Amino acid sequence: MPTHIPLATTAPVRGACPHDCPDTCALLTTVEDGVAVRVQGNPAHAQTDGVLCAKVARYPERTYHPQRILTPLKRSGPKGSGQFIPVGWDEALADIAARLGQIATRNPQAIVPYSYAGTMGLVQGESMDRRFFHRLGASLLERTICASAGGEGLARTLGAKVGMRVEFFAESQLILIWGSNSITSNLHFWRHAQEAKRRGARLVCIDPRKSETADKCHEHIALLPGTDAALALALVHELITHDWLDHDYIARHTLGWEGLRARALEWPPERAAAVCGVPVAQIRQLARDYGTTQKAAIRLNYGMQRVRGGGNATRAIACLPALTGAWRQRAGGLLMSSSGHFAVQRAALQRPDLLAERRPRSINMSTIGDDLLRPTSPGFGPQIEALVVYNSNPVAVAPESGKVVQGFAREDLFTVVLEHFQTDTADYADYILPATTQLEHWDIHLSYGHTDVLLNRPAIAPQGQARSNTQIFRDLAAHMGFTEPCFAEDDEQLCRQAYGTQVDFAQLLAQGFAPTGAPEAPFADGGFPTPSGRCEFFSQALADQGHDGLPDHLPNHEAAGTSKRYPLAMISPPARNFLNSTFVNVASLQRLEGRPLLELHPDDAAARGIADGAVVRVFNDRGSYLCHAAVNARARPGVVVGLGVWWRKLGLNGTNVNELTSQALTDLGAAPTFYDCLVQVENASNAPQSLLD
Ligand SMILES: Nc1nc2c(c(=O)[nH]1)N[C@H]1C(S)=C(S)[C@@H](COP(=O)(O)OP(=O)(O)OC[C@H]3O[C@@H](n4cnc5c(=O)[nH]c(N)nc54)[C@H](O)[C@@H]3O)O[C@H]1N2
Ligand SMILES: Nc1nc2c(c(=O)[nH]1)N[C@H]1C(S)=C(S)[C@@H](COP(=O)(O)OP(=O)(O)OC[C@H]3O[C@@H](n4cnc5c(=O)[nH]c(N)nc54)[C@H](O)[C@@H]3O)O[C@H]1N2
Ligand code: SF4
Ligand SMILES: [Mo]
Repeated sequence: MPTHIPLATTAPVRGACPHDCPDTCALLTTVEDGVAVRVQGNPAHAQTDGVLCAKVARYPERTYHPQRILTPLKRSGPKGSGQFIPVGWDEALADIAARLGQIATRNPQAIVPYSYAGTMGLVQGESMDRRFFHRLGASLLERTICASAGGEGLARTLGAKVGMRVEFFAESQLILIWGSNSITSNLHFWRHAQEAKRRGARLVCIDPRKSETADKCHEHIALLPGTDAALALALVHELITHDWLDHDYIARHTLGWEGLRARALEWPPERAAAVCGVPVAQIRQLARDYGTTQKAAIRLNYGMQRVRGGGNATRAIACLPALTGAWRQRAGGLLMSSSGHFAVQRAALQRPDLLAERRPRSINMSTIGDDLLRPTSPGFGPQIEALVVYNSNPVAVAPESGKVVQGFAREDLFTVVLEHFQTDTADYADYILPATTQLEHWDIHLSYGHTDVLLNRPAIAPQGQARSNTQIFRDLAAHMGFTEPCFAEDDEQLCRQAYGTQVDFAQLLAQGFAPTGAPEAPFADGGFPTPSGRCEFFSQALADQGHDGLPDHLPNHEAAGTSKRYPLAMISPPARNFLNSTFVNVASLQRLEGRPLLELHPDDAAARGIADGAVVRVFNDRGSYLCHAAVNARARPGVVVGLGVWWRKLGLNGTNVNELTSQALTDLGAAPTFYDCLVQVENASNAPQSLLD
């Protein structure tokens, strides 16, 4: 008799990483006896290449986390106390439907959905939920919190969120990694950049912080936050004075050359060097490299657009490949986002027709702090009476948390949070509803870093009483008496609707991914999806809205060196082992990140008597945040780095870095300005011991 009987094993289940990351990896989940024991990268998917980041390789740890919410919970203590009791689904749904119904009879626009990219899935992120709120007539949400400044800048220049195919960076001879810490946030692009490096390409990183990526590039240009447009215009200046221009490409495929030329001639490298805080020789050298390399590629990422002039800076940078004709090569051009290559059938998924004649107001998710505190007024409309939050953790991630918390703490606000965990936001809920994870539901995905569609099949049964977002909105629709047939469609039907006939669904079912057929060199012969069909240096659409039609450098709202009280510019880019505020509560990943910290340059630390590891108070007029100092040369002088969006409740004084950020918006796209934030830092080693344990 064998003593060890092997478990019956089935083929791994094909899925997709749901996280807000450009890589959208193809997953293989190994299931034994109904338990997901391992999540791996699918080696058959070229972009994933069998490799996952450290975070998602830990997916089972997150899925089976002892603190997963597994039943509906109802608030049992004061708002924000985090005290809840379990209740049945029927009771929770009936009560929520009744509360929303009462508000809707007065004015459905007093109800606001709040969601972002906790899952990027088109089904769990933007289908049944949208149908529900459209049918209800709730306020619309402007989903601006991440990419809308850069997205708008790109759309007004190239015409859409389209660009180079990521795999061809491997063939480039020069790669500018601009506003991106690729090793942290775009690992599968970094693979291609490494390949190019092995083949002799030069890598330049443009980032105020000496990131892990900057460490591995040939050159690091540590400009001050929010000065990218000045740098780009100086590059154009040099391209002009040295005639490193593709005149034929400019004449045939661009609009507004004379205007851009005049604008750029106002930006000699000396002027830009002073604004950017970098040596003039570095700018000249960069221009020479860019102007004299044929296969020159730019990986632009959203890190550079979280400042007042983020939209204009994106525009200025997006002009560069058209000036040198780099677009002629498949290994030349620019990639910020590839999501415009996907023909998502959004009207079918979201059914805006359910609004009928109604035209609800829009709430900008980035100013939720102020908006929750606004009374009813003619300009604003009705006071917000109810919030339904899913796929997002606004109390941790939205700017100026002091205001956000004050808003969420309103006793008269009715808040429902669909979540996996009791996040900072869930603490303020009236009801928390347990949601499924990616291992437990169907979904279908686009990518903003490559050009393949991915399908996600459920690998395991929903944990506890968890229900998918779609199921929760179906159930709520039923309780509200919405009888339209679209509320009866199941998740597999929704997956099929997402691309209609644009993608081969049979191929998706069989292998888990399918190409979109995005072109290899999208603008080799022009054909930009702009109104003029050209790369628009000048945008009439922007001019018509009262903007400057040409890109310009717009100084930060809170520019470095403009305040004596707050002399340090703070940026707060992503932590490698978290994804925004997701994974912060996964013990193994938390151990890797250590603790909330602020990176300071040794000179700035010395001037304040701050030693490495000391507790510091970071503050401005908006708030005060305690964390530990990391004194090192990743921060440049004058710039401090509050790495990662930790959960507030894990912070020394119950705050995180967004206690300091402002609700001021960007030039284009009405996006937040997380990296446009002045602060002062002081030694707080004498803070009460209770805070330091
Ligand atoms: N591990 C991990 N991966 C992530 C995320 C995460 O939190 N963790 N977040 C995901 C999300 S939501 C997004 S939107 C994407 C992209 O997220 P991004 O915000 O683009 O993230 P990063 O790639 O870290 O790029 C930010 C880089 O820009 C730099 N930076 C800050 N200010 C400026 C500036 O003014 N100019 C320039 N040139 N650089 C600046 C920062 O120092 C940082 O190194 O990443 C996703 N991937
Ligand atoms: N200071 C500072 N602030 C920032 C940033 C920064 O760089 N600095 N980055 C900004 C950026 S780029 C972004 S994109 C935003 C991100 O902000 P959010 O989109 O709010 O992202 P997360 O913090 O990851 O929170 C997502 C939540 O969704 C939940 N979730 C995941 N999947 C599901 C699901 O299927 N159903 C339900 N119901 N819930 C689910 C997760 O458990 C998690 O708590 O933060 C922004 N905030
Ligand atoms: S977070 Fe990004 S790198 Fe990590 S598995 Fe998901 S898509 Fe891949
Ligand atoms: Mo983002």
